[in-house]
Amino acid sequence: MSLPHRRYQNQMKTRGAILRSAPGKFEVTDLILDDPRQNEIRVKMVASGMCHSDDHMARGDLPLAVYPVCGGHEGAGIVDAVGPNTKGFAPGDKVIFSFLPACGKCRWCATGHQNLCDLGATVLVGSRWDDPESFRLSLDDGTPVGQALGISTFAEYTTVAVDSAVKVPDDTPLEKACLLGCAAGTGWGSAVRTGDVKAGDTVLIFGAGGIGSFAVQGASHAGAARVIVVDPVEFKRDSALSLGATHAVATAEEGIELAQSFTNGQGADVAIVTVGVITGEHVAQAFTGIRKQGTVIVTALGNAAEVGLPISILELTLYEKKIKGSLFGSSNPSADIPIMLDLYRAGYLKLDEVITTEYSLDEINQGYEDMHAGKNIRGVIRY
Ligand code: CXF
Ligand code: ZN
Repeated sequence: MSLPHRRYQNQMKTRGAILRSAPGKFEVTDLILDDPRQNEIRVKMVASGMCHSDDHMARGDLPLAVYPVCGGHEGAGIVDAVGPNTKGFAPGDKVIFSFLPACGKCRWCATGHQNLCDLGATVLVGSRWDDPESFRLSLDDGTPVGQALGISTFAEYTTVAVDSAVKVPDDTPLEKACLLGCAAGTGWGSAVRTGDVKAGDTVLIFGAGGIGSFAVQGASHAGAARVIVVDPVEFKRDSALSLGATHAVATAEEGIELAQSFTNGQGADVAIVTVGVITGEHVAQAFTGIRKQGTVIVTALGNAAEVGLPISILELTLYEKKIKGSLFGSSNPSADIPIMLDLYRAGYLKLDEVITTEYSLDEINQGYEDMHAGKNIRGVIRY
């Protein structure tokens, strides 16, 4: 038996976009991928959304435990191999990844909060959660490569735990439905689940990128009377208006004034912050824009070192205002991915319209440049 053959036993070669360190840029390179063990599947990727969070990883805003890391956490593909004694999946099945795994058994999963599953504690390490020293990916020289959120959707093939995959019907258009793995659940859920938007509400949404576009749709599905979007980029404001926003303005001041004008001076019922790079100032603006007992939903990410909110504590107490974090839109991916897919099929949830540009894996850095230039709502890598 020749050495190369022995070396790749129970493994295969693939290609993926890695970060060797942060801050840094994605580099597309050859990778070695483990065959699936028990309770794992190998997936041939069809498409991966290019979420701003991967750019946060590249810029070092979101520090990871291990480098190199293969990026991407919003993807969909077709099962290519199934580990031994692994239930629920067969080769040929279509799957959408959930960027947060759900074990189904911990306190959080058992009480309808899969987004907070205890397995989530390990996703920024990028190794197997049941065997933290063991990585499913490596460089050709054997250096272990972490998997972003345990899935690495910026690779042609990836091996993941079954906890990270949701099986979907055979006729699912994965090149669109990949967005359900992060942007859609995060944005739509920020309005419908975390924000609990009610019919007749006035909702203020800061940021009309990938996540904001779904927050707009969620607020609209929930029956908000006014969905006011704030974004400095005209193209994104126009896009938000076509997705259900009733108003779109360039500055926070204009948005807050509008919300007050519709509510007898009170302010929005719910304000959702989905800007690209969040600071305390954004949360403070949203806080100013809500009514008594109103809620600010903090969905965006910023630099991990950022602390402190410049808000009036007196206003917090006297007006009973609320500030809530939202992770994956407080969704239960096993239930909410199929629900959102149904909404898409019924014509209510727009996915095609949110995808601005498709890229090849090798064009990944171009895709992120376009995102920063305000040219994309969502860029998607097609394999
Ligand atoms: C993020 C949440 C923090 C880890 C990376 C992914 N969510 C959406 O992009
Ligand atoms: Zn994301």
